Amino acid sequence: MSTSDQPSGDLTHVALFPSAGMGHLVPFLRLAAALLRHHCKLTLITSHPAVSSAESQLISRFVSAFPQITELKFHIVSLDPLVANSDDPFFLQFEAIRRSVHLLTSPLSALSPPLSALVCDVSLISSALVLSATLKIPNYVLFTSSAIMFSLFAYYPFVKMSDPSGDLIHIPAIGSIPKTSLPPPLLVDNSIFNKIFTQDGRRIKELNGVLINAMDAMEGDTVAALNSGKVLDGLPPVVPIGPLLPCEFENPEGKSPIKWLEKLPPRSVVFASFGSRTAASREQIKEIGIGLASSGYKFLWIVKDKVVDKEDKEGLEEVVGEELMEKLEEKGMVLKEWVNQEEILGHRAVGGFVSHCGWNSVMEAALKGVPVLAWPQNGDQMINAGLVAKKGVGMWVEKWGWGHKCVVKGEELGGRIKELMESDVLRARAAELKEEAAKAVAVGGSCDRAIERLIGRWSKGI
Ligand code: UDP
Ligand code: G50
Repeated sequence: MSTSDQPSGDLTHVALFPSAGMGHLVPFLRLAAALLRHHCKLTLITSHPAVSSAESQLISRFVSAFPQITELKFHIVSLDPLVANSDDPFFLQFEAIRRSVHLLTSPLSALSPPLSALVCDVSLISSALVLSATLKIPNYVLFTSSAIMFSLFAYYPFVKMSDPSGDLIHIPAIGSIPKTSLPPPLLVDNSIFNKIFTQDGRRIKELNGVLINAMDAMEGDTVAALNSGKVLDGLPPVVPIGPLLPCEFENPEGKSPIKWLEKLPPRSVVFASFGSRTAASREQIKEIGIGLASSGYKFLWIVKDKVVDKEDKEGLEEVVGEELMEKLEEKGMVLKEWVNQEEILGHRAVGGFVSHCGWNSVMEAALKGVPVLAWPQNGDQMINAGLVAKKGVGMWVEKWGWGHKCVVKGEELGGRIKELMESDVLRARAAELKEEAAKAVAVGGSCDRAIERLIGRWSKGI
């Protein structure tokens, strides 16, 4: 049988190659689960050592849940932070993995049945293209942020930042992005992120396709523009596969706040959490506590004191302060650990989400119909926050600026939480989006169809 005659399904063997950080790993594993539901054969490339314990633990839960997958463990060559010009452990890992990719040629060539396609992280494009060319297989990217962020990634190499004509970046057929919303590490000359983003952005056209955790109800127009050739000529197909569904294996061990939520009335709790890699300053932590306590609502707050979980060792009392902790315990629940965010967002007691707007969090809020108070902290989060506000599923207080640079006062935060929780307009719009998301993920819906089409392409070697 020639490759083009292969039916989709069992014979299609795909390698998934995530990079560092839960925000990148989580969508890869959700994609993996979707591909397994469609009977794909999978090899998951895992980089060792991982940056965070959350990543190692999630991979081990995933591999136990799906023993049919092959885990290809890959030991990366470590990198000197001085050489790499960064102190962000996740960016250092991006670069270390990129520099180690050649070590994968031999183990990937030895796989049986041979690979039909490689799906790599967006931060690995240049290195992965060498790999896929050697293996003579198509190279796809799973873009782990929004479609609007992807349009920026694709168009950025053609932007003249020194252009004095204004404060906006105009992306043809998409619209404008304020320069103040660009990811801060992109504006640091010679930073790892700047180098990867600009180098790899130029090579998007060499990819066979780009998968995005996007859905029509939120970004249908942006995806259509990207596929029309009007943003840039010659882009590969952009395939919206979202919302990616959270899975059972993601459930962490440990204290679950669900029992506490069970006792509370519908939409009476605000959930505040800022993703896997945002540490707040002690000053901001104190103000968040004051804000939550003064909001008039019950709250579930996840505190993070260090960027990398392995270093986050101090107890809640030390980080939040004993006195404030006592006050908070009367009104809400405060945790300093990994929680099952999708389960929390899906609980009927939760009526609002104070979020940094990491893209996975935005999509999870959309899936569960929870309105968002957007408080971008870093990276692509302002661009995502802009979309949340534009779509009417949340509010973004632009004057707060970047969370990692400015401190927001508790009183101000408390007032905005009240506004969020009391907005019928936001709640109604979030409920509409939830319905659209449910249609997309239903059996035979747009997600299923997109995955089937992809497997069909891969089985033909395209
Ligand atoms: N997450 C979780 N529990 C936590 C913190 C985060 O389940 O305690 C999940 C969250 O649901 C999301 C991912 O981790 O799927 C974080 O990705 P996101 O893009 O939202 O933000 P990042 O962590 O990359 O800043
Ligand atoms: C992580 C981060 C900042 C940031 C992003 C992160 C993104 C996502 C898109 O993922 O913007 C992205 C595009 C190109 C690339 C890596 C990631 O090389 O801390 O902005």
